Amino acid sequence: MTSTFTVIDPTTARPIREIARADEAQTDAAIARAVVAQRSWASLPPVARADALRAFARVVEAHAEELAQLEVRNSGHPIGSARWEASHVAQVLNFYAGAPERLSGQQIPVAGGMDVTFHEPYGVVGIIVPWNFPMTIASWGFAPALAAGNAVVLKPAELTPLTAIRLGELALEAGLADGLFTVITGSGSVVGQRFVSHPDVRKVVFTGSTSVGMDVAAGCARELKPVTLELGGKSANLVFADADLEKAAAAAPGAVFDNAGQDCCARSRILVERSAYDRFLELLEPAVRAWRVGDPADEGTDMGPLISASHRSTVAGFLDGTNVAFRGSAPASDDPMLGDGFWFPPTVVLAEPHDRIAREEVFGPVVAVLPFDDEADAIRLANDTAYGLAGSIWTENLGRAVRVSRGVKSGVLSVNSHSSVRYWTPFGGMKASGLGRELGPDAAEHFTETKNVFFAT
Ligand code: TAP
Repeated sequence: MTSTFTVIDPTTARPIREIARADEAQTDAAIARAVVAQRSWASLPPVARADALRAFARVVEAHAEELAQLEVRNSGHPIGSARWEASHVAQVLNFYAGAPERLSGQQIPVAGGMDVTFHEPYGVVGIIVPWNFPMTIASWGFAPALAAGNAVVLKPAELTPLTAIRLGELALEAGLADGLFTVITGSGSVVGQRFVSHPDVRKVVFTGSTSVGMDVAAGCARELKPVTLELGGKSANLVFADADLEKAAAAAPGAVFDNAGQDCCARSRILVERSAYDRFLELLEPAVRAWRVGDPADEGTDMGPLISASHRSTVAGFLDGTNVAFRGSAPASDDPMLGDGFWFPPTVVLAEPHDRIAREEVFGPVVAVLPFDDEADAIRLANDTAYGLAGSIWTENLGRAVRVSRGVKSGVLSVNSHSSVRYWTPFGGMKASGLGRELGPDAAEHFTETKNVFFAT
């Protein structure tokens, strides 16, 4: 009998659907179909692969509202964010549809002949994604991987498989061959691990926690299999006294409470220059209290629920023994419509550098605020973490912006902004936040191996 798991709506805590849980044999069968589909796909003219990806993008765009509504139910994302995510998937597909015709090699001068390099696809790529942004993170892997001539097997998180399953159906509707892009639902320890160990999966892309990422990387190392890792973060939002403090304070809640803080790029530490510390907190409080937490289907909502009851307990545990400065609101447990959802109010904590809340990833709507003394202290504190994914720098001094952005060890930084993700610029982390880069102009090339051929003349 096929084993199943239940998908829950985090807004109501009610079941949505039963999903089949693939075992190792079913995973192997999907990988075998991918091997066959990849051969035909890679032999198509580049323009045909480009056309196929554009067709996939058009079908996704035509179903964007349906995908967005599905994400609201499965992930509790506010509808405005979910609409952005669905359109983003179509844009990522369109962007990498330009890649098949641009994967040029080189002609290198040599004596006695001609030397040429080719970018050849790996074959089958296994992509493992987490529950926080199920559609977008999947597309960062599958769009460039397909563009480079690979087949893809995709494993969504068991908590949030619904939009990935629908994307798999839409790929077939758009005309992609059976087996070229297969969504396999099941647990990480079975399906995900099989991607790592199966000899026909030639590259793995893993997005998730640093601890599981390390296991995946160790498994890939045993197979000599390349792996891209997008892992956790504890990103700093650095606010200097010479910044536009009103703007910095107004933007700070969105930088950490977006997606209820379940965002690898969440600026979950706000580091404020000591001379501006009190004024910044005064400005931050009304901005946090104005953050609207509630029904994600409501157009006016800024933040929905956390993903699960157990995740809510984990987030709450981080507040033990902390100095909470102020909190926003969240639906109460006696609310007849929303009371069973996994709500958690936006929370601001005053912290010291050695506090757990200032060092570990919470992955919830909790931010630690810490003072710093000068520019060197700001860089030291920003780097005083195992992670190095994202960060923001608020200052009106251009020289300082340059110095600090070069000094902070993070893969993606923004100055006077909290923007982290644009599909046309590279994204990824340093230190314990990951290995390799996704998105940007070079991502399709990352799904190829370089072959060098010497022709004697
Ligand atoms: P994980 O528990 O690491 O799970 C991520 C994915 O890996 C899920 O699909 C999971 O499957 C699967 N998995 C679990 N154990 C596995 C194993 N032994 N082998 C192979 N796959 C396995 O992370 P999460 O709790 O879903 O996500 C939160 C974390 O992801 C946070 O740390 C966050 O910072 C990070 N994250 C990083 C980024 C970027 S871009 N850097 C983006 C989003 C999230 P099941 O859960 O279905 O079993």
